Amino acid sequence: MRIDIITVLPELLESPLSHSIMKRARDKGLLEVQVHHLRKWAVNDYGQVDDYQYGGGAGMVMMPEPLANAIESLSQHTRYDEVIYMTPDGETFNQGTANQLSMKENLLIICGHYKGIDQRIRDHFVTKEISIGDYVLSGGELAAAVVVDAVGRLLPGVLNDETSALFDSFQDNLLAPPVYTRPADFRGWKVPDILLSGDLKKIEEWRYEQAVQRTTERKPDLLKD
Ligand code: 6GU
Repeated sequence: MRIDIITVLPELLESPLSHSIMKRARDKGLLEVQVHHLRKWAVNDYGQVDDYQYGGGAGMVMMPEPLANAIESLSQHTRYDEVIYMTPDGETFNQGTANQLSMKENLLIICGHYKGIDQRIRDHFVTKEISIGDYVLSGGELAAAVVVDAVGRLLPGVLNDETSALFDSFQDNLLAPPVYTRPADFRGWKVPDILLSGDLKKIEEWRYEQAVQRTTERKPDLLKD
């Protein structure tokens, strides 16, 4: 999969996408992420990409021209399955969206800043608008990193048996059960006996019960679907 990201703050995206599982995905050639600085398509030598909003009011708006030029220029080399705009008024991101996006070939992600981007870009270029939750971030970059991570780890070959996505929380609409490692007794706090029993069938049943109980207590909405 290839993901291109347009941003005015490329530095914010570098670290989150260069370590751990994202690093492995990229090193293995399973995920190609290219971050593009919007200033490259600025309207003048000052690097201007934003301007005051029509109608007045505080806060700058990202201009249509640099964004349109960036999108069209990148689209000459790549046919995008989705042009995604990261915005708090988009549809809320969840595991289902991550699963769907992981089946695409090429994604273009636009990170907004300031008051957002000119509406005409949303009307004429953007095919999907994503929010990562009901709170406001200073820009779309951290949200884009969240989306790329959630999608990238689902690509075939990125995870191995040990990190398999099959047993993730949410993947079967259940939260993951509690997990324990050594020692079996830490400060008198004991690991549940069943996990030490070696009875794989019983352990599987216990984990499933725990997952259902956790989901019922913490995210009952998941059980409705
Ligand atoms: Cl995608 N962008 C911004 N700026 N804030 C957010 C968000 C996105 N999702 C939640 N809050």
